[in-house]
Amino acid sequence: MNKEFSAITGDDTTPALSIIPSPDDSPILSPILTANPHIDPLAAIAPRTAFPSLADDVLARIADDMNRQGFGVATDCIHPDDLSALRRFIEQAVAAAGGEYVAFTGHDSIRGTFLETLALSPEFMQACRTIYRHGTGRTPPTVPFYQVLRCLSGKTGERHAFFFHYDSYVITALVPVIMPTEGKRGDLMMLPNTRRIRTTYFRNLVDKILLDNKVTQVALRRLISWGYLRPTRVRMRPGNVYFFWGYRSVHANEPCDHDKTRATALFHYANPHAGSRLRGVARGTPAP
Ligand SMILES: O=C(O)CCC(=O)C(=O)O
Ligand SMILES: [Fe+2]
Repeated sequence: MNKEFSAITGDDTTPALSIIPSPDDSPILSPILTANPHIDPLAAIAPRTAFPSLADDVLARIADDMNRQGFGVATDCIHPDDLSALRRFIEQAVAAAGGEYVAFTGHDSIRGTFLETLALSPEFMQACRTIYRHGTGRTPPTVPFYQVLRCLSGKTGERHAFFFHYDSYVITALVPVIMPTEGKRGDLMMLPNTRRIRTTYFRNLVDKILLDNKVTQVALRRLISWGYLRPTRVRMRPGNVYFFWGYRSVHANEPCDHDKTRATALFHYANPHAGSRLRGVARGTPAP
């Protein structure tokens, strides 16, 4: 067990990519790497991970920001090459949809893309678990992400904007992939931390019914456009990852211009009502 790793992450599992140098198996280093004292030669030759291993104090700061201002940012965590590959996948999908809205739900739909790699990244999962622990004081559950890739484009993109909702999962990690930089950019808007984690699914359902209806949706839009409600507006930059308490925060995205594409990948973590019998009945899949 790598002691340094467990000290940083508070975890007791072995990191997926550990390099154990041994005298017989020492990697061959180029003269540039061995001569430059600023480059850790082992780190320089290690395969690139999908997400960096963030220190506990960095993750605690992100959780603090989520409590205080509604969102926390892990800056420059997604490599430009991974973003480029994903952009190509999205551009093809949007073109195949005639330039209109397209969404991919669940991990099967994005298999083989960087989004699958990120969802399976121990470093990324560890970041969400640590944020969860800092934010809730509870033990993070061992569950996979619920993934969605949303690509807003064309006229139909508009229908998927300004829909205020609570997510079903405690943490929402949002990876912006394509964000317009001018005109209507499709910023994320949120009223942060407007509810607690409900103890019952029924109470959660009541919140959702009160929010997911035409009267409330129109009222929220009007109150915002008249300036009575001032939501936190998050202008997102590809490369960064944005974390917020999706379950606890009313949020929606603004529309973007019809001739642009706006693509975001969402990683939802930890459904507090996963074992609820009522939830199972409501969804037609009774809990075991
Ligand atoms: O795409 C976005 O900015 C947010 C989407 C969202 O909140 C969701 O899919 O739950
Ligand atoms: Fe959401």
